[in-house]
Formats: sequence, C-alpha cells, structure tokens
Amino acid sequence: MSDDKNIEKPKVSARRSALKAGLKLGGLAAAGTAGSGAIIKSAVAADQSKPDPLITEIQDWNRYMGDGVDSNPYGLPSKFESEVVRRDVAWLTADAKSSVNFTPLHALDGIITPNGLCFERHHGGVAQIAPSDHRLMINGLVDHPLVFTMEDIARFPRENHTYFLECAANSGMEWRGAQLNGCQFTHGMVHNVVYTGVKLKHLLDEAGVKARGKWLLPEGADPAHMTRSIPIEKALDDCLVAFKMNGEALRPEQGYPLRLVVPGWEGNMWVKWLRRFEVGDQPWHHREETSKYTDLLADGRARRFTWEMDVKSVITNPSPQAPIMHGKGRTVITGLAWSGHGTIKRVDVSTDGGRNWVTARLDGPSFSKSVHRFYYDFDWDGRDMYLQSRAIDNHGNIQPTKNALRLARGENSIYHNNGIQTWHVRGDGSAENVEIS
Ligand SMILES: Nc1nc2c(c(=O)[nH]1)N[C@H]1C(S)=C(S)[C@@H](COP(=O)(O)O)O[C@H]1N2
Ligand SMILES: [Mo]
Repeated sequence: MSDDKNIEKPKVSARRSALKAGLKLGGLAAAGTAGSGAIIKSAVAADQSKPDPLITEIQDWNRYMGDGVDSNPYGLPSKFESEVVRRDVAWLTADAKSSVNFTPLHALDGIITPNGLCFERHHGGVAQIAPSDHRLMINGLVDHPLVFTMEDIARFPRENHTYFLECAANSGMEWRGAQLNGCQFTHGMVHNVVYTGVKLKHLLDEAGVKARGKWLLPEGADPAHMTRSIPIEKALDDCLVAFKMNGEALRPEQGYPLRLVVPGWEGNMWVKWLRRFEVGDQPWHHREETSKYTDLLADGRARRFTWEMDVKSVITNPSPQAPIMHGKGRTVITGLAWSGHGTIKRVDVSTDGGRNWVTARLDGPSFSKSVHRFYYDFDWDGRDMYLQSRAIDNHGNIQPTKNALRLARGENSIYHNNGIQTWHVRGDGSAENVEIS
C-alpha cells in the first residue's frame, strides 16, 4: 500500500472551484494508489481556479443534431483519429507491390490490432478473390487429393484463437544501431488478431497424409505464388486455416478469403490467399525472396529453420511518435510483450537504461502466442529517462540486450531481432530511439 503522506492531494482550492464548475473529483487520489507501490500524484493538469468554457458553455456538438443511423453503414473511426494509420518507409523497398507498412503501435491499447491497422507485407500486391471462385487443394503424398470450396471448409469444426503475427524482419533495420524513430517503424511488423478458422489437421486428415509425408508446402493465389516449407508436426499441431479476423471476414490485405495461421512462427509462413497444400517427404527449395528468411552469421554461415519468434517486448508509450505531453508527475508507461513459445510471465521496465528494473503490471487476457499488454504506473520526476522493457515467457526465456544478440550472431543479421529497445525520454517529454552500451 502507498504511504498516505506521500500522496499529493488535489489542492483544496482546486477542488472547490472544480465543484463550482460542476465537476466531481470523487476519489481521484485514492484511485491512483494501486500502481506498483509508487507515489502517485494528481493526474489533473488544468488550472482548476479558472472557469473552463468547455465545461461552462454549451458547445455545438451538444446543441445541434448529429448524423442519423446509416450515415456510415460500415463504421469508420472518428475523424479526429485520422493520424492513426499504417505507414510505410518509402526508402525501404523499391515499389509498393512488394513492400511493407507498419502497425501504429503507439496509438493502440489493449491487445487486439484493429483490422484496418494490421501491417501489410506482400510480395505481389493484394489479390482480389471472390470467395465463390476460391479453391483450396491438397495434393502430394496423400491418399485422396482433395479440392475444397470455402463452403466445404466452413463445415469443419470452427475454433477461435488470438495470435500475434510477426514478420521475421521486424526490427531488422536496428541490428547495426538505432535507426528508425518510432515504435511503429522499429516494431510495427506485428499484429494480434482473433482468428476464426478450422484446424489444418482436420483438412489433412480428410485427405489422409501418407506415412512418408513429412513436409507441407502451402501456396498463395497471389502473383507472388508465395510458398514455404512447414514440418508436418507443426501443421498437425496448432495451424489454422482462417477465414475471419476479429469477427469479420479477413481483409483483402490479410489474405481474403483464406489464410494460413502458424501460431508463434515467423509471419512469412502464414501464407495469404491460401490455395494449395502439397505434402512432401522433404523441405522444398524455395525461390529467392522466401529463402532470404535465413539468418546470416558473422562467419558467413546461415541459421536456417529459425521459425519460432523469440520472446520480445517494446514500450509503445512514450515513444518518439508519442511523447509525454503532461510534464512530470503521474505517468503511465505501456507496451506490448509476446513470445512464439507461449505466454508472457513477466515484463520488467527500466527508466535508467537497464541498471534498475521494476516489474510492470500485466493487464488483459494472457493467451499463448498472443501479445500481452503491460503498464507501469509511476510518478515521473521530470528527469531524462532511458526507457527499456524486458519480457520473460512461461518457459523462462528472457529477452536479450541488442549487444548480447550481436555477440551471438554478429552484425550481418536482419531477421529475428528480439533485442531490448531503448527510448531516451527528455525532460520535455520528447522521445528518441537510442542505444546505450
Ligand atoms: N500469398 C502470400 N502470403 C504471404 C506473403 C505474400 O507476399 N504472399 N507475405 C508473407 C510475409 S513475409 C508476412 S510477414 C506475412 C504478413 O502478413 P500480413 O500482411 O497480414 O501482415 O504474410 C506472409 N504471407
Ligand atoms: Mo515477412
């Protein structure tokens, strides 16, 4: 429990004038005592002694009738949220069809990524496929080669699971040093969605995988003909063939009408516009743009088959695109943590570049292979901070520092950078991507 003497109560004069203006400050100080044992000051910044026209005068939106129902048959976010969009980094890729954009992590909360904000990564643009024209074929080492329509697939038992998808190249630009100024760009190749679909196992059982069938080749119906080799154990374990995301049909960008879900494994394997599975007895030799997904080591050897996404976290607020606007005092730090191995057990936060750590508060559902939301509620003294977060998963895997990763894998890598991120927060609340050694 917090020591009551340390809680700065709202000034009596402030309380009185606020009451005059019709605002009740009921229990504000008490509400703040829950956070991590820290001293919490009043969160009310406005000068309470002056009348505020926004509270004392009737505003237009409080006076005139608004739009009726049906003005937006498929609803859109408030016009005041127009800055909250996916963004790309123009110089990263040569054109927009084989490209990537990034989830605005700094503008979101909770654990679900809204469908319209899920980052996109495609190698041949977005295929537009009518569900009635879509087919999924299973061939190769099976007893009965089969072709499914979308209706056929929906007749298998459906399941709902919340999973993150992270591109193996997420944070890849940061291997050699702090590079991009915003968590949207350093960490935004991740999204977290509730999928509705059927277990791939049901479809494979229907086709009957032969004993020699050890590998699976999913293929996309986009011009990239995206393919990847997946070991049959994973396919039969928790892979889904999904047609809904967050309750509605997949978005075209995310593979409408059908995509493969490969929980915990790198995004490249989650084939979109999924049209075929071939069952084989060994991994396939892949075309250049997919075989790139190996990690080049300092000695020139490559780490292959690094499919699982390791434990990782990032502070989303504050961050370069989301500075602290309210000055010192009561502050909420928040971020995301995830592990391709399971759930997140703990997240630690440091304000001094990793010298001291405090345990953050996890809040929201804790699903395996899903992102977790953490908060650190504390009282900022207004001094410079070097903010870091460090996640630990339920298998005891601990997120490494960037330097530890470099020691292990050298500087040539791009993929699978799960190193600890540092934001330098200055006294004015602005934040910058930095590295400290
Ligand atoms: N058919 C197809 N599937 C694909 C790709 C693609 O270009 N074509 N890109 C892959 C890569 S590299 C990633 S990281 C994820 C991105 O999924 P998203 O666009 O839903 O974020 O899809 C994967 N599946
Ligand atoms: Mo990717």
